[in-house]
Amino acid sequence: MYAQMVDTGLKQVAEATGMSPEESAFQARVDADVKVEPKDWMPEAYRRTLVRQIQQHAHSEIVGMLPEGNWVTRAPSLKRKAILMAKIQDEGGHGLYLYSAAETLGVSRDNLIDDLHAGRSKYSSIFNYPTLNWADIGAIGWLVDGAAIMNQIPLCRCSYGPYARAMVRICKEESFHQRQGFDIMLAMCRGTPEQKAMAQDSLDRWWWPSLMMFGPSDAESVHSAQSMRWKIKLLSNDELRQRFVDQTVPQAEFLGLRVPDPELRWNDERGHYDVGTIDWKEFQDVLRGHGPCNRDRIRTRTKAWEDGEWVREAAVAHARKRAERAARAAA
Ligand code: BYC
Repeated sequence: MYAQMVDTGLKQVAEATGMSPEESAFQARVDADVKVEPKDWMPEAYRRTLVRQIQQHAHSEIVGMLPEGNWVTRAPSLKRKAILMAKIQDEGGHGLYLYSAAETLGVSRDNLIDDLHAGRSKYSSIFNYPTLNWADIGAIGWLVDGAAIMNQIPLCRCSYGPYARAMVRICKEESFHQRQGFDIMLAMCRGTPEQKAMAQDSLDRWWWPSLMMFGPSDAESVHSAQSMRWKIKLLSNDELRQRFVDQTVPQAEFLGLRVPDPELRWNDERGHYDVGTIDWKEFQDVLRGHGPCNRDRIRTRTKAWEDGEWVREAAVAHARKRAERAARAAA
């Protein structure tokens, strides 16, 4: 598995017998569902695991603005344009809450951004796929935000206080995003045959990458066992993926769309849908930087960062002036 670019220092799940007294006390508090706060003692590997996950999550939010940003100037009506702009702005806000949560763990936002631009840190595989038609904006809201909520609702109860609290508002906003995506899909599916065909084409292209968002299968997931022990993750990658399929297939049926999986069928015995095999090679290729848009995304992000330098400088100069003025007034 392509993993562990950020070494958390752990090679196996920490067992009770090998724990120091601090580690045992820490684990007991986690087991008792007491939230871990920034000033509490925590194992270094717990801190690094959180920095790794929260920074990847924050990067996903701001890189996730790019595929949708491409459609602001081409939205089919003023109303859709206003909604899309508000959604993209929300994603930027989510990035900021998450970078702030990461900063409570002693890392600097500038360094995290540097890691993203230098390719040292990951962001969600899903944002390396192109948005080719307007229905893709519907599919992103419906499927990508839908998958994001499925994964993020349990994070509202994760063990690290600042991350859990940031997720509460994020989930509320993602829920609105998911509905606006479904609303676009519904409008297109009830529109002309050409519009319905666009919606189907979009589902065909976004279905499998959306399932990949949940990460490798449980058997291949290197971090899951320890993260679940620490309650950073409450449900496994495969459990969340299954919940997403079970929730989304009836929605596709309601839209009159066909899920692009010939092996998809309801399994009465399990009480779940069975799905075909995910193309894990494609997933790993995207993670290695060889998805359709990896280079373009990082190039666009880096340019936006460089172009925004004067804004950051102006903000710092303004803050300095205000502080000087306040100091003079206090003197
Ligand atoms: N893409 O051991 P595993 C959003 C990496 S939604 C890229 O299972 P873990 C948004 C993983 O990082 C998306 N990389 O790891 C929605 C690890 O690599 P490293 C963001 C992936 O952490 C709409 C390796 O594979 N959501 O933001 O236990 C609009 C092994 O995996 C992916 C989150 O980030 C992937 N899909 O579980 C705008 C939620 N999957 O670090 C924005 C928080 C796995 O060892 N994150 N990898 O090099 C999580 O819940 C978990 O980190 C994951 C992975 C379930 C994603």
